[in-house]
This record gives sequence, C-alpha cells and structure tokens, in this order.
Amino acid sequence: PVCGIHNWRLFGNTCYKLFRSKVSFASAELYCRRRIQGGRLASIHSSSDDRRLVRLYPSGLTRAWLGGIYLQQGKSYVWTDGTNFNYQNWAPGEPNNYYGKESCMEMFRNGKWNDLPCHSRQAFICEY
Ligand code: GN1
Ligand code: CA
Repeated sequence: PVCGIHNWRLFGNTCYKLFRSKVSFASAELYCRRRIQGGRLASIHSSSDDRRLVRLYPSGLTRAWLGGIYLQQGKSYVWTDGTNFNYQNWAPGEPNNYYGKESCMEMFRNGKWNDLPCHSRQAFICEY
C-alpha cells in the first residue's frame, strides 16, 4: 500500500502510525479499526519491526500499546490482527502479569515489551 497521507509510515508491506492520545487498550484497538480500513493495533514479527516502530516515538514518549493480548484460553499471547505470534522481545522479567492484572502489551522506546493492565491509558501504534 501507499501510506503517505496523514503521516502513516511504510515499513515492509505495512503502514504504521503512532497516536499520542492516551487511551485504554480496547479503545486503542477500536480507534485503529475505525480510523482506516484494515486498521489494527500493530503486530511485530522481527527485530527489524521493533527497530522501525521505535522510530515513530516522539521525544519524551516512553511507551505505547502494541496489539498483543493474553488469552486465558490457550494461555498465550496473540496479535489482534490475527498474525502468528512468532517473535518475542519482552523486557527482562516480562511478561510478569503483575498482581495478576496484566493481559495487554506495550512497547518501551528501547523496543522491549511489557505486559500491563488493559485499562491503563497509553499512546498506541496502529497498522494497516
Ligand atoms: C511496572 O512500576 P510498577 O512496579 O508498578 C509495570 C509492570 C512491570 C513493572 C516492571 C502499571 O510496575 O507491568 O512489569 O513495572 N506496571 C505498570 O518492574 O506499568
Ligand atoms: Ca508487566
């Protein structure tokens, strides 16, 4: 796709955009879907994906939602876009399901991932 308009960035075959408004995981996913056809929270499948997406972080922003969510049924993380969860880059000790309340995934600006409560309000990265 061509993703030049409204500052979406093309990496590989996918367009990405970071949104700075801080919202829950569910609101972020819904926003991505409504914003553009085929839109979802971003999934990651390689270390180069990690490196590319952290380039979207404006200075001062430390964290943003990705589209990873833990499913009790299956006891594993999945991507909301339905792609395979075939690569992981968790921060040391993560995912720790802190206080048993963390089932959603964010990425720090060093590219590492952390699980945190889904109701937490964060910036987010959409893809299509
Ligand atoms: C954060 O800062 P603390 O201890 O409340 C984070 C956890 C991480 C932990 C790593 C809500 O917990 O997800 O695993 O740091 N919680 C939130 O030390 O961001
Ligand atoms: Ca955590």
